[in-house]
Amino acid sequence: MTTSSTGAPQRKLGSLLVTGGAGFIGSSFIRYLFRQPDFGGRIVNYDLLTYAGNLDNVEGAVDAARYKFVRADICDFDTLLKTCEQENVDTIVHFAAESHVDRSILGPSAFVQTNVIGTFQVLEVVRKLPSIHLHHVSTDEVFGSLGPTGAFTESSPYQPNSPYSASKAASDHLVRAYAHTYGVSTTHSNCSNNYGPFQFPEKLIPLMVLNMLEGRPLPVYGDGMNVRDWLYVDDHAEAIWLVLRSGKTGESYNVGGRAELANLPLLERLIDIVASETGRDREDLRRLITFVKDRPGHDRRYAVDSSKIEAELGFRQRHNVDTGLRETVRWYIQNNAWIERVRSGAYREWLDANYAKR
Ligand code: NAD
Ligand code: TDX
Repeated sequence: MTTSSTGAPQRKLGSLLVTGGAGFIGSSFIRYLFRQPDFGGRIVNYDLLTYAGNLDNVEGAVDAARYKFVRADICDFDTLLKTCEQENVDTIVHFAAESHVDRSILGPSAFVQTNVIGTFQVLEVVRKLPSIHLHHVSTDEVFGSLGPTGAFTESSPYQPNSPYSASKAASDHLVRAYAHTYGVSTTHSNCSNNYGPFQFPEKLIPLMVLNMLEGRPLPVYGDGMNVRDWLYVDDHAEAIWLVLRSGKTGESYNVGGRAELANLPLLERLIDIVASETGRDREDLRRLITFVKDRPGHDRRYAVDSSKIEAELGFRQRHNVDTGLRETVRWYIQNNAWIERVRSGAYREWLDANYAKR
């Protein structure tokens, strides 16, 4: 750690290895960093390029002289270790994961492999190279489901309900244990639902926008009143940057959007935006809403108390949900080539097969 002009201690961030940097949030983080005038370091993007990884997400946004891509698995200890040694990595920012709850319900094995074993291998590398600082990116879902009031804090009990959230909870526990037992240098963050450009269209917001544009049904699980706390993805990138630079070693930080919305009212907002951006008829779009069988074990409500990162590191969301959703819808309208590339018919068949109309 060195000291900044404001007196806050800051980490040396010369050579970063970003796992999952071709995914939705990891790529936002890489684009964000290359926009920061005070970031002069190098980035190694270490990503297996699963169905969710796409190098188009960072195309044109990196400084080629300070960037390298390595296609490899976080579960592959030898390659990860060698890459860290060769690139003199001083910091790992760990995004790589299987991230979609519905997929975890149908096939939990990949989630245990990548999220638990993969994080274990990342930690083993850091144990072997203890000068590396690890920032672990996690989710609010590890805390389970809330009633109508309250919000998750850093000390909320872990109560994961899906194979996805259980695998992320296991990875959080391993990070904590390695810090406690081996003295590995870590920070970690638990963030609420992200939205924005480049999100794979299996997640609620891009799925709904694309289905509207194509006149397809808008599948609402259960009664549509499950609540999520929405954060624009670039704000998450900024929060991670703040924690990386000045977060206390060994600490966790919750990051939320202060934007709780139930799914149906969110869908109504998206319908309004798509109607105004495309000239489509609002009522025609509303008729596409289709209530389908609920997600098994569907968490009712998430809300995140971000007061720690706000008070300690000065975090503030820069995007409110109105402008953020409009920017996101516009991006999906304007980026058809990206959509075609990331999409395969397989997901739609899977959705139809597993979420029958009620
Ligand atoms: P994503 O599914 O869009 O991207 C995951 C990336 O990881 C992809 O590029 C994929 O190719 C890569 N990857 C998967 N398995 C890998 C492996 N074995 N080795 C190397 N790379 C691998 O996910 P995302 O939405 O960008 O989420 C990133 C992280 O943030 C995850 O850890 C997730 O749990 C967490 N998170 C996500 C959200 C959200 O709303 N999406 C919210 C909070 C936290
Ligand atoms: O077709 C759908 N219909 C529907 O009603 C889909 C895909 C989702 N939903 C509902 C389920 C949730 O209540 O919308 C809400 C959001 O669903 P997802 O986009 O799948 O997100 P969620 O399950 O909340 O998890 C997300 O936030 C936390 C990310 O996928 C995780 O990676 C992150 O950790």
